[in-house]
Amino acid sequence: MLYPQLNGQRMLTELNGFWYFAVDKDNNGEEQQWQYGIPREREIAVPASWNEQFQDLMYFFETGWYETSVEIPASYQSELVWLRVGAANYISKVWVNGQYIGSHEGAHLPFEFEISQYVKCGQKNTIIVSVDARIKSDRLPPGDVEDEQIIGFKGQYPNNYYDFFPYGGINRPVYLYSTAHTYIKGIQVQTDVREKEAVLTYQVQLNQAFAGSVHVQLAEGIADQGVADDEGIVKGQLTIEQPRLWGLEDPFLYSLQVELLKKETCVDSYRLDIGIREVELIGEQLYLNSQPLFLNGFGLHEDFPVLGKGMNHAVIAKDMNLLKWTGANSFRTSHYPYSEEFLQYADRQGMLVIGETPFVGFVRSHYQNDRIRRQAKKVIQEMIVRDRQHPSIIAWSLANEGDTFVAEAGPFYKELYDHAKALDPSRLITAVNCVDIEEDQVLQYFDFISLNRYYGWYEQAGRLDEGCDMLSKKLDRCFEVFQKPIMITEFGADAVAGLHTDPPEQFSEEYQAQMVLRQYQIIANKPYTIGAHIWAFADFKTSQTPSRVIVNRKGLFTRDRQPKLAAHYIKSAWNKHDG
Ligand code: GCB
Repeated sequence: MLYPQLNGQRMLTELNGFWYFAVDKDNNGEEQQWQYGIPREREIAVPASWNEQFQDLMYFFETGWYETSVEIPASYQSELVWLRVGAANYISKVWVNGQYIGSHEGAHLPFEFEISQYVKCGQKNTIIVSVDARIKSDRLPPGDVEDEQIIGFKGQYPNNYYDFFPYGGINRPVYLYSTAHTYIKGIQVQTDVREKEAVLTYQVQLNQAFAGSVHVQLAEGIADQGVADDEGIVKGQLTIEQPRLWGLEDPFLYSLQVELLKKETCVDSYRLDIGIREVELIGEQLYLNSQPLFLNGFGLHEDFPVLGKGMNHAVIAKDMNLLKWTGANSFRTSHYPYSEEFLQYADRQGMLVIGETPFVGFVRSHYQNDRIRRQAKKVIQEMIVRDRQHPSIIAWSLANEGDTFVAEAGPFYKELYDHAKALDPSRLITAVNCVDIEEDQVLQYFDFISLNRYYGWYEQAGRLDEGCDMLSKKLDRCFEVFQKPIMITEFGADAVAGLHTDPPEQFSEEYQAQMVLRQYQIIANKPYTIGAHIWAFADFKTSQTPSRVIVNRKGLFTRDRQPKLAAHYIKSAWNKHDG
């Protein structure tokens, strides 16, 4: 699905701001006819999670109803009109002027509807969206899990089964936009870097056959023209001599301009930023544009006070700025697909990303559940189709933790791996493990191994030397078993900002600083590792449970993004060339 764009042929209106909001605590708003107009209890900000905007909504995990009205410009009259929501947690239903338009399941990916026949251009229109944020075992990520074995989140409040707060609401921007009746639905690009040139293979998907030509241009003199087939598909290739490659130091983006031309008139157009770059695993080493690469970075969360999981440009800018300040070159979108705005920014800033699904903490009953399997495949499809053009994304992660020692986990994840590989053969695919590798049923199927390890924290608690020894031994054993490159996707320690102890003890800034630095060095010095991501970038809100003090404090930055001691230690390790 293409990101909405204002250009010579497309109009675009943001519907962000204050919307009316009503609490539907019995989840029966439709029976009360709220689709025709909600009780205007209060106004709430969009995009942003509802939880931290009002005290009484902090622990509200039922259905929230949103309503806004918009006067659609008369100029939209002759066009197709689209309503697009960047993401809403979890099941959304949409009505326009009282007419049911459609629904979408899933918390982190966009959905859109063509609403032309339901709107009145030049007049006011009412848009209503209900968002059902209930926590359930068959949602992604799952909550309220009965048969949990290892993770230990059972009984926390709210009853999600993962270590981040299940913020509800419309978390990403809402747009109204227009296209022509024949329009560009998707653009897929694959680049192949050769010795002195790059070949760009493109496929443009129109919504229908088109009796005109499709013009594709990358730069002055690098252009192609084709005709769509009966299905509205146009394919072709462009050759770029001496291409300027996308990289960490020079994240150069070409702008691919696609135009639908009828006689001399441009009917629709779209500009897609693309980067030409090559990521490969050769032996146990990762390469970017033929240069060896070690992934230094973090697991992040989309999380900020008041906003919850609401997309905010300033927070994205701040996070990217701090990532760069530490010297990080990469992050994982733990534990769900991040906003499109974040990924676009990563493309422009030269930051590498492992894009993760929201499949967190699956247990046996999930592997046995057909609905989960279908929904998981749908999420993979939506995520890859949304994100595959980002040069910043170098790999997909199809799981974070879970009971991967049960026999059913193997075939389940093999199926997901094959599904993702068919959608995107160009990228590496991993799954993140937290169980004993001797018992794991899943890692064998993936391109590289990802491990979350907390030696010296949950195990060998308070004993840093023992934790470091254990990490080193377990890494060697893991390589011995799988003979594949290994990435440590999580290691770290909680630290309460301002708490100091000598000698270093758990929860002090000193303990965290020593742990991440020592363990980073162990990981980075193994010949078969390709990266070390510290958990976590910043403190983030969790459910209430005795092991968390409002937030998870493994951040190297506080929740409001101030550095702890460990951030300074890591900054010097990752910026050695600064002297
Ligand atoms: C993990 C999880 C992450 C948690 C972290 C922790 O292994 O992947 O979601 O937040 O541990 O702090 O316990």
